[in-house]
This record gives sequence, structure tokens and C-alpha cells, in this order.
Amino acid sequence: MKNYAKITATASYVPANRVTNDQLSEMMETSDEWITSRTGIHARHITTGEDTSDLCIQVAEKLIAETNFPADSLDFIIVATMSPDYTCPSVACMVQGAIGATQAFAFDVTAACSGFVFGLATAEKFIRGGYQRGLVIGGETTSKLLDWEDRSTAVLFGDGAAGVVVEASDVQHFHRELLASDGTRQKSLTAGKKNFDSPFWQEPPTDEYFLQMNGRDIFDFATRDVVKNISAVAAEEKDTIDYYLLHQANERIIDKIARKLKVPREKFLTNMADYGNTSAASIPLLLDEAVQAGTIQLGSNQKLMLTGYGGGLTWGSLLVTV
Ligand code: B82
Repeated sequence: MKNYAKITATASYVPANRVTNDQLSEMMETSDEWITSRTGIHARHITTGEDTSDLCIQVAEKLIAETNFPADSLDFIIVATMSPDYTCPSVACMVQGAIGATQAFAFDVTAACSGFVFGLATAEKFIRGGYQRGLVIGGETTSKLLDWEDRSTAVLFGDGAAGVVVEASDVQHFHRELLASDGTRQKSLTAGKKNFDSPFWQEPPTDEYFLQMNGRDIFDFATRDVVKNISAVAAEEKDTIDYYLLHQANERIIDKIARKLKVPREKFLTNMADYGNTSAASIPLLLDEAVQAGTIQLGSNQKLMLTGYGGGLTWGSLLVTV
């Protein structure tokens, strides 16, 4: 029976405008040395006119071109984002309309930097339930959520989108998953608060529209809770996993997680040097880059750990073969 899920294609798209640490140092009190030593980030792409839907549409078009199937053969489109163009319509519906995926249902997933993993886990359930083919895309224009006067956050994030095609297969490729959330730690990473200004309730203005994070708290979260999560999903397969693809927030997080798991650092792919933290886009961007480079080959049966962690708090891992 053909209802296991399988990743059959990857694609990505980032805005052309590449902003280096040196360029940021001209705009605010920071330096390449400061950013590089603390984060491992050298540059990021920042949109100059494309919104999240525009990035995601580019990714969807590439995925369709790559796989040679008609857009109307898609059963669903899931977009993971915390920086949608609108609250309504969803970015996923904007993609659906743009590419003519007339038979697909479409919706967004909001789980911050875990969004792609949560979306992919959701897609897997749809395939298990009988749907044949869908897109899962992570896309962000976080630059619109940043306080560009705040050097502690403005240097960390980048814009971009990337995604995968998920199709039905008669062979199992999704082996284990564990998703988690902790809303009691919701204030550790926040963005996008819109204050009420209705005839019935006027909230005092705050700066909570801008992304704010407690670096120490979420760093500890990433290196404690997330390590436990990866261990549980890897179980006795830890050493047979070819690559660990973690959310790309900060090189120091990856270093510490690798050390705590006692897994060679080389098994952890990274690309935040070139893209910064692209939130829900970071894992598919990393996956697509590795596929383009030939490090990961779809159809090769390589075993991958996909792990997201972010605001909410939210976190989770999927153990897949590709
Ligand atoms: S930090 O705590 O300020 N730090 C430790 C590495 C710098 C010396 C910091 C910085 Br800078 C950037 C990111 C983080 C961090 O912990 N990020 C996250 C942790 C968990 C979940 C998501 C993220 C994220 O940034 O997306 C810490």
C-alpha cells in the first residue's frame, strides 16, 4: 500500500540583496568580529521588495519545475512562517493561487523556528491518511519584525524560503518523531504583538511588535530540552545517522549540542554563516543546499535528523531517510 511519506524534491529562494556584517557595522554600533565570534553569521539576505509569499511562490515554482508534475496534482500546500504577508489569507493560499494548484487545500503553520518540522510532521500524517502529494515550505521575511535600532537582534536574522515535495511511497521514510511545546516559557522569544485599538479596547502602545528574545534562556533551552529531544528520537540509531540538520540560529548552539550528544561536529550541517537565522526556512534551506552540493542525495537512503526549536516555546525532531 502506497501511503508512506517520502521527500522527493527540495528547492530554495533567497532575496538577491546580501548584507554583510561589515555593511551592518556601518548602520549600527556593531562589528564583524562581534557578530562572527558570537553567532558564526557572516552575511544574510534581506528583502528589498519581496514579501514572504513572493519568496514562497518562487520555491513552489522551482519544486514543480524540478518534479515535472502539474500544479493541479498537488493535494495540499503547507507554509510554515511567523512573518506572513497577511493574517488572512495565509501565505499557503497565496502560493496555491499563484501556481494554479486548483485541487490543493492550503494553510499556514505558526510554530516559529520549529514551523518546518511541525509542518512536515503534519504533511506526513496527510500522506498516511491517503493524500498523494503536497508541498511543505518554510518562508520568512523576519526583517519586517526587527527593530533595526536594536543591534542585539537586528544582526541575527535573514530572509528566505525553502521547501520540499512530499509524496506517497510504498517504503517507509519517516521513522520517528517527537514534537513538544512549553507555553509557560512564551516570553522567551516574542514577535508581532499587535495592540488593540478598537472603540471597545485601547491598549497602551508597546514595542512588542518587534522581535525580542532572551538569549540566555533560549540558549539554555536549546542545549538542554532540545538535546533530550534529539536523544529520544535518535535512540539507538544515534551513530547510524548520516547528518543532523538543526535549526540554524547560532553556531555556538550547534557546537554545544554536538558535544552533549557525543556526535562528531562534522555530522551537523550548517549554513547560518551565509543566511543568518531564517527561522522556519532554515532547515529546508540547509537541506536544499546539501542536496544541491551532493552532500545529501535524495533516493540514497541516507538517514537524517531534522530538528527545529524556537519561540512558543516549540521544538521537535523527525528521523527520516531520503
Ligand atoms: S546569546 O545567548 O546571546 N549567545 C549565546 C550563543 C551569544 C553569546 C544568543 C544569540 Br547572540 C543568538 C541566538 C541565541 C539562541 O539561543 N537562539 C535560539 C535558541 C533556541 C531557539 C531559537 C533560537 C533562535 O535564535 O532562533 C542565543
